[in-house]
Amino acid sequence: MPLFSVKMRASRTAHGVNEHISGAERIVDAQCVPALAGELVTRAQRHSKGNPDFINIKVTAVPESDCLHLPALPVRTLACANAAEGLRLASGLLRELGLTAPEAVLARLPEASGLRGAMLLDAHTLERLEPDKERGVRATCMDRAGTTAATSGATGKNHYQEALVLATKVASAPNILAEICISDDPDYVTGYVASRTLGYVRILHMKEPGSPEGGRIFLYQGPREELAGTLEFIERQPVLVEDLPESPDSHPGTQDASCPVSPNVAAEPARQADKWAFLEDGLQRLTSEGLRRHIRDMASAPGPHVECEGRERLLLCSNDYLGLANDERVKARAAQALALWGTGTGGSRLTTGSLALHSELEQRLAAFKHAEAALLFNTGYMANTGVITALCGQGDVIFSDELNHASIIDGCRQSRAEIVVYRHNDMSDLEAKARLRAGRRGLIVSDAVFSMDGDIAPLPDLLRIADRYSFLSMIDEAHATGVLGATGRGAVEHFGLSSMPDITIGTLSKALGSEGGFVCGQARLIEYLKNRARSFIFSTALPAASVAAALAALDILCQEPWRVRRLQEHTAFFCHCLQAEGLNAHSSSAIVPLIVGDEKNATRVADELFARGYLLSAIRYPSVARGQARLRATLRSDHTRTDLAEAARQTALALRSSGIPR
Ligand code: WAQ
Ligand code: MG
Repeated sequence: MPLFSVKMRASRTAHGVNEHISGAERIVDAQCVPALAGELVTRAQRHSKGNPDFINIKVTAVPESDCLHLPALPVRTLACANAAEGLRLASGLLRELGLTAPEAVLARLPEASGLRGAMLLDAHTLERLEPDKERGVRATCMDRAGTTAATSGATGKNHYQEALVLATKVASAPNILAEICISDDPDYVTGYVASRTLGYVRILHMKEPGSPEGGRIFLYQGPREELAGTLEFIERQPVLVEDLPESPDSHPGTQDASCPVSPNVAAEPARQADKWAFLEDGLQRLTSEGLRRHIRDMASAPGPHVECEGRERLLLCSNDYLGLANDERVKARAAQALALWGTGTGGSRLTTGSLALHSELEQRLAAFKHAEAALLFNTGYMANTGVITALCGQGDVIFSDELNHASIIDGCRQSRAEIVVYRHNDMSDLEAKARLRAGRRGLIVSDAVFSMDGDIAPLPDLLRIADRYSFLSMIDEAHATGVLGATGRGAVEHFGLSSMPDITIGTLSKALGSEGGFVCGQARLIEYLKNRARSFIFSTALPAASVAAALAALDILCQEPWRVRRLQEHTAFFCHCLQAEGLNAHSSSAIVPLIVGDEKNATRVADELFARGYLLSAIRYPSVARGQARLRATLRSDHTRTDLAEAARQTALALRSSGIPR
């Protein structure tokens, strides 16, 4: 099977200067080339350094017989508290290789930082040996063995794997004594020292977070006449690295304390390989991709304005759509139930945890949704996983919208049914896929309101397709209940339908201001779920206070439909204000997304707005696709128009001041 090297290089010309953005290379079987080329283009387009205006993909045959197969260097990891300590560890390792002044080598790293390749230094005189000193020496023509497009991870950089491949190749080059490397990614602070004898030694802190200063130094120890051979090997010899540990921690044996450690290092017993290093590593990767999440503690109850981190802010990211979570009547009913029934239920519904309140709420919910019966779950997430896994199994097929909520996706995965993902809200795609599987037992499942986009599933068509092919239909009304339709009954009311989906999921934790999830449908469905839905069977029943709160909220929702109307008017008004600011804002629900694209930019704008007193979420992967990060505003019926108009103005300002095109 012929192999091909696929190289990607992306750059951008800004202010007349060509700026390198990203580069990557893989060596794969011929059949993987097209998919891989696509993945590499995607990677170039999603790079955190910005959008390239030039992407070069170069595909070259690599005769298998030319390839050198090398086993990956053994990996171990040294923990350290900070960059200064990390550099000391690196010095110790270099000293072990016979260098008398390792600090002088490390001192050259800043000089290597501007290069696209590595600095090549004579290990003893520290003279620079690269033929092109502006570019440095680039190691190319290497990959791990057996890369296929599916495993290439080409859309996101795996620092560790790419570095280990490079280090393995360079360590085998003739006359190369060692290599030192620090990433130039501001948030990736793990670096390494590698050599044939040391192996690949990761050092968890080689620089301070936030610093874009990285650099690579190859140390040459040999006669000058042989330099050309070294460069030829580094730049042109095809190398495939075998047995690459998937993650630095997946082969514990290679990084345990029995690895030879330099005397300097051994003198510090606390610096042994850390079995938890993968945590730091994983978090670091998230940070560098702009995907790190943090919890923000609120200092007050949910409301249009909340107290958070020392000041009052306008809350634009709550799902308490109708302002019922802190309603006096709802709280009074919860308090009453608490006093009467206690705090916990002490058992699952099927043992001793079922209270009259649970059945009462189930009947009320069923009536509200015009269904025969309902069943409570502890969360909406558990309702989705519980229902899907109870109804579908191996051999069945589930058609699932590509933008469905994670709880639906997880339910599909757990069910072991065949999962057929159809394009978002694309009913012709759904129908085409359904037609191919006609006659199978199956389920079509969709969010009613999509949580990250705020748009609505085309329910009439979805029901028609389900009917035509005799598949079950299921919609999740988490963001639709209390939001869609004149009286907040959801998508069926919104579309004015006479027929219903077979299965309707809802939540008590959003418009109903409490917590828990539920499912509505035929009585025999509910009876079946009581016996088969594992998340229902194996959970302690919801506490009385939560159930009573939901009952009270449901009463209010029915008695005060103006709340639903006001929420709908607010959404239209807020979108209108944003549009007047030139922003592309639309919503059919109470969720207003503003697409930013880049993850870090989205976080930056959300932080900027936070500083201005507005609480909006920056929604990022995995909640949405990579490169589709967005601000998401969710509205409440108790917002005021004045607040919303000002929020729209501030949002537009923050987007503009962050230089984000609209
Ligand atoms: N050949 C030579 N030098 C290179 C190459 C190459 N193919 N690619 C990058 N460099 C140089 C360049 O000067 C960069 O500034 C510097 O190396 C750092 O490159 O196990 O990501 O791609 O977790 O930022 C270490 C992983 C990651 C440690 C290193 O380097 C671990 C990294 P970066
Ligand atoms: Mg880099």
